[in-house]
Amino acid sequence: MGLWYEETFGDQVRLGLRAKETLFSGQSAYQKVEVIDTVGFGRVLIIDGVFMTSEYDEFLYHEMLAHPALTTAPSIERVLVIGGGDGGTVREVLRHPDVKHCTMIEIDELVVEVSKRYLPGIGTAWDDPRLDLRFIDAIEYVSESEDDEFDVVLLDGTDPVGPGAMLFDESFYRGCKRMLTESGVMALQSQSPLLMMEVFVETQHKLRKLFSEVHPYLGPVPLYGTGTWSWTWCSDTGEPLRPIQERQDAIVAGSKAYNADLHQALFALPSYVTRALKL
Ligand code: SPD
Repeated sequence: MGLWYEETFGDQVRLGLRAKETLFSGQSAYQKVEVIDTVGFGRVLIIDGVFMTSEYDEFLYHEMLAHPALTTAPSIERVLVIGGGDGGTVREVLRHPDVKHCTMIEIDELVVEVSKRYLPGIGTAWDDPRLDLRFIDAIEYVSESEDDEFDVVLLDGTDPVGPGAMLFDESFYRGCKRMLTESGVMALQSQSPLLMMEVFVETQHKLRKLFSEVHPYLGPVPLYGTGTWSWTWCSDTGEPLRPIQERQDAIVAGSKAYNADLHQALFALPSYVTRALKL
């Protein structure tokens, strides 16, 4: 039978991966960090028992978090990534030639160290000179930051438990908005509209209080075992369905999933979601 590693969602559902071996297991000041090698998903990063990313399907998550915002924001010179210690999100950000500077804020140095060592195919942009990686609590960073500092803010947090829970607070979103330029765009992972409908809907309501344009979009991330995952595009100006073609052209050939048609399709919502959001 071999060894199975299982993630349990809310004591209701379990997703199991057949593991070949544990490559790393350690405890930081914040959380338990593990990397296992699996038969079906390749190497998988796990934090506090929750599957974070896998070699097999990470592109489905990271490309969707980064490119809808980065192809639609009027300017993308200065980008902030909060979380994302595996490096997949900053890798996608830095594929855009128009990005001049990318600040990445990660609370847990161990996640980055372990990802560099065991997941080198995911974090391929650590040495990019445009990257400014800082190990600091996002709440502290946001509260001390200047206004209007970034063109794009991307939130690559965990589930709303443990140290990542505060990244779902309205006050935190307000702080992120303050750091955005007037025409800036924020995008965030916003959980599953199926298994985590309550958090998904609450998140949309919090964002709608702050931004005039709030557009959830959906796609599959098999590792999260919930069928459909969501991200949300937010801004006070513009809208997500008008990508800048030169920006798309610059990244589509090197993307595994993202392309111009998919960009449009991502924002088509099924009725159970529009009804839940009263759209
Ligand atoms: N259910 C797990 C959700 C995790 C979302 N963030 C993943 C980080 C990948 N960079």
